[in-house]
Amino acid sequence: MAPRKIIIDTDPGVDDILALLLACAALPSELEVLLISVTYGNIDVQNCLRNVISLFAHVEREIAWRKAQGREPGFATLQTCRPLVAVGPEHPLSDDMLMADFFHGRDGLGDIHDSHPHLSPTDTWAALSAAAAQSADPEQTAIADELVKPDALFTISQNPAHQEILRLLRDNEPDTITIVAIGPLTTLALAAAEDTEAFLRVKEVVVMGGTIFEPGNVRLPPPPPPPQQHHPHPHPQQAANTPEPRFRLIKQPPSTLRSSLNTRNQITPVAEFNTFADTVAAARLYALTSPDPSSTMPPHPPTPTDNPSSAAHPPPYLAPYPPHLTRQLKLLLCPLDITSRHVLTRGQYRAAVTPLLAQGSPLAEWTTAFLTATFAKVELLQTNVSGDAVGLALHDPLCVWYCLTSTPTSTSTTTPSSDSKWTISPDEDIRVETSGQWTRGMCIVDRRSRRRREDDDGGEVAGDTGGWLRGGSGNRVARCVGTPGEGVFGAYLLGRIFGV
Ligand SMILES: [Ca+2]
Repeated sequence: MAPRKIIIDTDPGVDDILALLLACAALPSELEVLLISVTYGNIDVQNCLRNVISLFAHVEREIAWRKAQGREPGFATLQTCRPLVAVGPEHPLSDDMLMADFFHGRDGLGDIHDSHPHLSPTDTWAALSAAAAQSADPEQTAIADELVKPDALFTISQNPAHQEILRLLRDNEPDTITIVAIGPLTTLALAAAEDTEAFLRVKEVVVMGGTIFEPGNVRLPPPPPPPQQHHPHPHPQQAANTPEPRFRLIKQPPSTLRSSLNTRNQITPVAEFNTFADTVAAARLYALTSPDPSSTMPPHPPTPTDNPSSAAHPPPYLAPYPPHLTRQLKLLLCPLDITSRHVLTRGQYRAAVTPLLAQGSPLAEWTTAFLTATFAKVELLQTNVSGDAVGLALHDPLCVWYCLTSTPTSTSTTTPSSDSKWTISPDEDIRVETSGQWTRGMCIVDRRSRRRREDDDGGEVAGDTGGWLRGGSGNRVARCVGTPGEGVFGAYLLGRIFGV
């Protein structure tokens, strides 16, 4: 069977790295990784990019080590197809929305493009390369080497990630490429806005994001280091100088306004991080699953009243989609409800990797360096679990597992055939809150169990301006509700990545 062609849009990230390793460990008959598009997320895009290059450097060393040991080298799909690596956005679309709901019609929106000094992909690669070359850190030296190597396991793309995605979708037959989205959805929203019809050629978008019935996972970032001097009663003037929170949702030039926007909504108990990080991107993408995308699109910023001609309004990436699209987006959501039930325990990891460490596996050494700290952090955050029982949730890898083991279908349906052991709940009207005071990023579903109204049916109508009960409106998201097994994935992941 032909391999499933995939694009991975990622913000690496510990569980992103495990997801990427799982994809790269596939057989050529299973997956062809066309593109790794790198976005900002919990960390900035530069650091995410560095992590991807570092991954390839370690995989390369691992392959050499396995060959020298007389073992199967693994990572077979990389031997037949070199993935592109492209640079994506540095900040969310929602930046504009947050600005908009404060300014509300005042100017300030027209300057958005100038106030986001974007490095071009070429500049970003050059900056990464220069920083790595000047560092004395061996990890950085490896990255510098990797970037100039003609036989590297990846190819650098000089195109912005969203344009590279569109190019691949145009160059391939419709319904042949699956996009695996395991970071904020900004890149995909940019692609969908730039050429909606080309974007809709995608076979399926598999999204790690959202949470429907489970609590959210947006945590307060670690506190900033303590100040040099102790000020028990800070002067109001000093409050403006308080270090900004880690989620830099607004990257306008420093100001009191930026500070207050960034302080707002640092956490909410009801959102999942990827959705929270760019609610507008998520809402715009989900809207493409609707028979009527306008019914669930987020509002766009108001036109500035004092200078209406200062810029295109709304900016192209926040504009409505063209009317009369030829098809609806096939989007499979893997929310926290399903992903958090799949874990890798410290005990499992230790048992599988300790012998490899002793034998000198470069990959085992690398993953242990960051997983040791991650397991310790998980242990700190949880009650009632310790030692080898501590489990790291495999949110992002689960989406790659789906691509590896669900039976690809020849038709354009999102529902895999029944023998694949994946259970999908089709056509759910899941919407994303983009502007709530306490609920930004929450997934909203209608749990009222009221009768939906078909076009000529007289169900509940009055006041249903959101179209929750109307047949032709709302989203049609497929949701993953069952996998081949909650208890088997950790061992499967280790087996595939480490060949054990
Ligand atoms: Ca991620």
